[in-house]
Amino acid sequence: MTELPAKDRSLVMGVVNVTPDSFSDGGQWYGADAAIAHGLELAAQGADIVDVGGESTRPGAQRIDEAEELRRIGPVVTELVRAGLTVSIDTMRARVAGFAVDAGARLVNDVSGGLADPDMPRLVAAAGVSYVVVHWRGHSRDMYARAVYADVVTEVRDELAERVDAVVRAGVDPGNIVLDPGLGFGKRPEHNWPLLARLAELGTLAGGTFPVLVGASRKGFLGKLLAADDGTPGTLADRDQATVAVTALAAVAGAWCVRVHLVPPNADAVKVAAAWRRASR
Ligand code: PMM
Repeated sequence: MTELPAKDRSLVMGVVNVTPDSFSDGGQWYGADAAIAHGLELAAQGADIVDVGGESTRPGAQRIDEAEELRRIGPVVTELVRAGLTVSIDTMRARVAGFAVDAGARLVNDVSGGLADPDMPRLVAAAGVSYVVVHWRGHSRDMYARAVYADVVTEVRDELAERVDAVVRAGVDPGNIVLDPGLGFGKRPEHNWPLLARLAELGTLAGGTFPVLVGASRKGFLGKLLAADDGTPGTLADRDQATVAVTALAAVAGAWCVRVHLVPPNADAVKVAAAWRRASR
């Protein structure tokens, strides 16, 4: 993998959402200064990578235009690169990814796996950066309409394999590809658990073996799991704690990286998992 941190444990990617409406932390880091400070704080807390995104993908979200996305992420990516951080750009748009990699971002995190913008795979190929290919079936506006699976693990693997073929045909180096099951993207709560439980299978496709990134942090399926007797979903704090449990289990299962909002306990959890794996060899 080119120029990304290499550790003897799963990596931790800290989330910097420069959005007014992300479901888990919308509005908190919306201004550029707050977002930059937050990115620096996540790195100081142990994030190996910071993932900067300007467009919310929460269920039901409407898209923003490209100029607004660039306006949100521009100064944040530029400043965090300047500060020496490993920056990932969370975008479905080739022009936004292009701006970010020109500014020094080393990873393009595309939750559409190259489906939303046909120019994205070529852009990533030309830039020679790492590419997170996420399983996705369509935009957030109506993503649950497509959340229909007979065998979710097999279907997600097959659809990821198709995306890998397509992006490699567009010139992306297979050694730069990271796969992600896209928890919550076109998936109902009951679809996410088998994907996590069979994580080790997801990175192994006919075309090769790939690192796997897991983005469970604060997602609704964790809130549902921890719901009170009357059905009230688990709070943000509850979901943060469940995220740490998922991180430990995913890291023991061999996840390359976990994408999280709250870095310190997850940075501890990947260390626990690494010790666990070393002792089990
Ligand atoms: N989830 C969200 C945004 N970006 N990127 C990757 N690679 N994987 C994910 O699961 C993922 C992502 C949505 O969560 P947020 O709104 O809390 O950032």
